[in-house]
Amino acid sequence: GGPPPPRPPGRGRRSGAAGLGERTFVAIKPDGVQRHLVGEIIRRFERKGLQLVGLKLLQASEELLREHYIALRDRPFYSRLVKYMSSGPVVAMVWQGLDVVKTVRTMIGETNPAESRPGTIRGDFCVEVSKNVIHGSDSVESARQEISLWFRPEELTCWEDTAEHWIYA
Ligand code: DAT
Ligand code: MG
Repeated sequence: GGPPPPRPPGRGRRSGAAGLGERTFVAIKPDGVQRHLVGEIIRRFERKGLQLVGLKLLQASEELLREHYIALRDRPFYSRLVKYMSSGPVVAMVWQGLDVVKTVRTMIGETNPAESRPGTIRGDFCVEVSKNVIHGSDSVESARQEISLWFRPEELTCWEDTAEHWIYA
């Protein structure tokens, strides 16, 4: 009887990739902050069972955002995108968990809110592609790059999530 024995948290607990230690970068965009969606969005990821390991509110510089969206530099909307993203505070976060990159993208919905199903963040809270409330990394590799662009290592906290035994098999 009794509770299961404690397990080492995070990285390496599952074979393959990063397992439970996989991390993704999420940013609530200036429209999401202005529209008071911060609590609602964090609540969804928390309730899913993902672990918050980094969180800050900041007004990002155009320089940071140009780098963040460097892959889109040749798109016609690139400068508008950088201006919009730097137009007010954003909430930058790092979330951790099994398959977290894919899970967060699924919960966010499609790039175009009109193609996002109800129940997703973009499906529920926005209508325009250029004001789509939230960013989430699209791969484990871009998550790694974005986390290191937005956070210093000491800003990320490794903590034992006591709910883990009830979330993972
Ligand atoms: P996502 O944010 O779903 O990863 P993306 O990486 O292709 O989408 O583009 C980054 C952001 O750029 C997106 O969230 C909103 C903006 N964007 C994309 N396509 C756009 C378009 N056709 N017009 C205006 N903004 C666009
Ligand atoms: Mg993207």
